[in-house]
Amino acid sequence: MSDTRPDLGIGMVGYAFMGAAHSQAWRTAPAFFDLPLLPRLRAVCGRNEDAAGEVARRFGWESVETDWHALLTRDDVDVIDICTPGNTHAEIAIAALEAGKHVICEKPLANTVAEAEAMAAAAATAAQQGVRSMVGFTYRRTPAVAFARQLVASGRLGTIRHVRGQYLQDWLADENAPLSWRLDKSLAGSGALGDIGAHIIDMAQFVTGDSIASVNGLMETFVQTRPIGGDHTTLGGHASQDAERGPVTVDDAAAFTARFVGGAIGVFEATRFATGRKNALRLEINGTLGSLAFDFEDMNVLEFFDATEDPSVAGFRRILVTEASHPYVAAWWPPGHGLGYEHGFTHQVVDLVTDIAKGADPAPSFADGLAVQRVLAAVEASAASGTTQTL
Ligand code: SOE
Repeated sequence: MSDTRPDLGIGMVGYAFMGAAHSQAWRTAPAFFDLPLLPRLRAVCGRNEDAAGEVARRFGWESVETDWHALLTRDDVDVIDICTPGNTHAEIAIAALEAGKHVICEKPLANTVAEAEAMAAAAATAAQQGVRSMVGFTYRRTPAVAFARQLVASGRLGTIRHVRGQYLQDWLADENAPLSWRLDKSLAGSGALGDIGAHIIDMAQFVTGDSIASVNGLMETFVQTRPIGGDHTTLGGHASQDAERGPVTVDDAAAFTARFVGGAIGVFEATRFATGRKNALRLEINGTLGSLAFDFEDMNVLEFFDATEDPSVAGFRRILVTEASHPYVAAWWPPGHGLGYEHGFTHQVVDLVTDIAKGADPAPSFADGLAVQRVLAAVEASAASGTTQTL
């Protein structure tokens, strides 16, 4: 039976870890959600034609391009999906928007505030012509996180006093884990701070509905040189300690305190040296009427404390966020069956396609990405100067 929905041609730039996560999302979303437009995987773009060709074969991309500029002149491509290191985001996104292509761009939006400002300006101009853009903070589309935002917005926590955000990984705890693009400032912009700290900043602002007003930060690079020659696209690994070593030019870990516009105080850390923690993206919020706590390593659960309950029976309860009434869940499985890391990417596709079809500006927007970029830059400036930085 032929599909009568209008096509939405996708051109994806980059094809490694994020390329795989995005490819599965473009393929899966129309199967589980009634999308108003039908994503068509028109082209995957990468400088290595053979590698891109293998991704095209595995995920069903219709063609391969080796120069992203070619995607901008293809009439069968409506959306540019940017899955490349941060140093390329601004050039590709601005050119795509100016060519009238919708853009989804991986996080962080850019490597500098200046780049992010230029991207946000281009997105605002393009939006006036009906061209849409989104930045890929997918964790806000984990059902438990989206539900947490609903609880805060409904007033169930009362006035927010504390925001505690952590993103703990350990793939660099081995000093002989090799260099990769994520450890090169010219490509990644920063290390743990921008790569994973960006997620906790966006999540904290998304769930609270508040914004960070000032920060005091510190950053550290524990291991200054690493073996050259690891797989450029995977996380971690182990190389011979006798291998030639090259410089690490980004932070291994960052920690900062924050004041929110609404009066809450925040404590944040992002590290790739939390031995034993693999992808522990955690958020705890304490309010006058209750608290919530989330840990991505237990991603189908949201812990909730209701301070209005009888103290004799009060306590943190583990809410299994798998009911049809919870965000996104109705499209998937019966209660208790759970979702995974990849579902955030699928939900991202659902919301982007839906917004494109109805002519709405998607969230998180490039302006939201710029707001995160400003916090990242403020933390770096505070760490360098030892002073409080106001946004
Ligand atoms: C590496 O830290 C990484 O792949 C991040 O780049 C992603 O944004 C995060 O979702 C998982 O970890």
